[in-house]
Amino acid sequence: MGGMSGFDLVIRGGRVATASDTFDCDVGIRDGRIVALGHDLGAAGEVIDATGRLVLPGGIDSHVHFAQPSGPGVVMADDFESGTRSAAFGGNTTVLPFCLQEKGQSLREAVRLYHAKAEGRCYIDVAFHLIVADPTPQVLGQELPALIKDGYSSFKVFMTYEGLALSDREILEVMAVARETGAIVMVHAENYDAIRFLTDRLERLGQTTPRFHATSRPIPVEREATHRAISLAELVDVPVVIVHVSNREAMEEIRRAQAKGLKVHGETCPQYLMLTEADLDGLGMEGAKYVCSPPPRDPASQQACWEGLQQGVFSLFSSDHCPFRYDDPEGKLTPKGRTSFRWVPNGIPGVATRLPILFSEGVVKDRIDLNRFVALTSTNHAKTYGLYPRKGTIAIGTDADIAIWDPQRKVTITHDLLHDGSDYTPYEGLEVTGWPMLTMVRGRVVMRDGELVGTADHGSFLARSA
Ligand code: DUC
Ligand code: ZN
Ligand code: ZN
Repeated sequence: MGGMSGFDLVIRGGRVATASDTFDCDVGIRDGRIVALGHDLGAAGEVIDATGRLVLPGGIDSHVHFAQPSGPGVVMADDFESGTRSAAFGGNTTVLPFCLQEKGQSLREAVRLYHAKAEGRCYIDVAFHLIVADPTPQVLGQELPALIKDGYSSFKVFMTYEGLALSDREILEVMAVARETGAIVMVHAENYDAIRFLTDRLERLGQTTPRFHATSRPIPVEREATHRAISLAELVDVPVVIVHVSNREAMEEIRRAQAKGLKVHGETCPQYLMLTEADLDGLGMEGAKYVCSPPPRDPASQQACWEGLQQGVFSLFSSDHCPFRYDDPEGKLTPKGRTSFRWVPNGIPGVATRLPILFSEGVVKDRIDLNRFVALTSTNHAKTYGLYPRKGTIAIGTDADIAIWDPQRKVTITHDLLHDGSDYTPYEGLEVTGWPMLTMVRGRVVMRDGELVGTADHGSFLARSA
């Protein structure tokens, strides 16, 4: 195409922003990589006019769930094809879904299975975190160390959920392996016994509508587990990410640990900025559409999450996209034919709405600047999980993973814009300013002007360094 001196593609006339700088320049791309930043770059196979647009590193969403078994009779609404497609519509170029080990299963076998699910079905690039649900001596001594060497350098442990919750001893064992091998541990921090106690009591009182989901896992449940997770990590001196933080008290635990010099990262998500427990209160089961864990809280908690993003306590803003259909026997409306909140699958869709929500509510409303937006949605994810500098910035030599935004475009969010496998969005009717118009992965356009133009064989698996 471009020949020795030319480019395959030039993005012309846009305003480029990274986590640290904003500047007007053209971007020259060859063989899927950025090879020039400058003006009057010369001959190109194709020119994309980005006048009046922002040229940003593609979003990296380091917390999504695709095609994950979620209990008998429940089916996740997105597989790798629909999940990565929706991600591309939302301005993302890399996602990090989870590979879930089931009890009794080897971790190796789980990894093989998820690769089979993803193979040839990804529009954008993918790397996996490992969920360790069964830390047997074989898993701890053999499989984890080998998998870390193969590029799976992060794993998630759960402090709650039947079939997933690990004891403190087991969490320490997993953390010790991470410490030895240079991996990072993500923790779902909620106190399992407290949730079971509160849930049983609510059911005895007949308090089973979706709004009691929030009552069953109140702030102390999350704060205590956050404190405990940080303490366990401190004992073995391992870096941890406290994922999906929903409130001030948990945020302050993280802030305190960071001030002490501990390697603790914080993540929050759009639902903790935009939703409250009042959303769980709809007619009939309508509130099930907003059931996720930790639950959305109150306006003061939303404010705390903003402060966490502004002050750097939270370095990661992820979707926790965990989609179930609403009006579907395999979804949220009548889980297992029952209606208690106990059976509603936990999780909401959000991979396509994460970036427009933070752009509009954060950048346009002047809560954060554009560079922090890029850091929170792309650069920090790449740095935390071993993908930087190949991913997460716009610089010479990096993959040409780029999202071109119209910063002024006003959009009313409706489910049909998102192209996921769910049948609703928690943000139906939300008005945002700023929208991703084009998504490019390694120099190839995947989404343009609301049309899918990529193919599901383009996304590739990313092995990561520890
Ligand atoms: N935790 C997650 O990380 N995602 C969805 C549900 C949950 O509890
Ligand atoms: Zn979780
Ligand atoms: Zn999650």
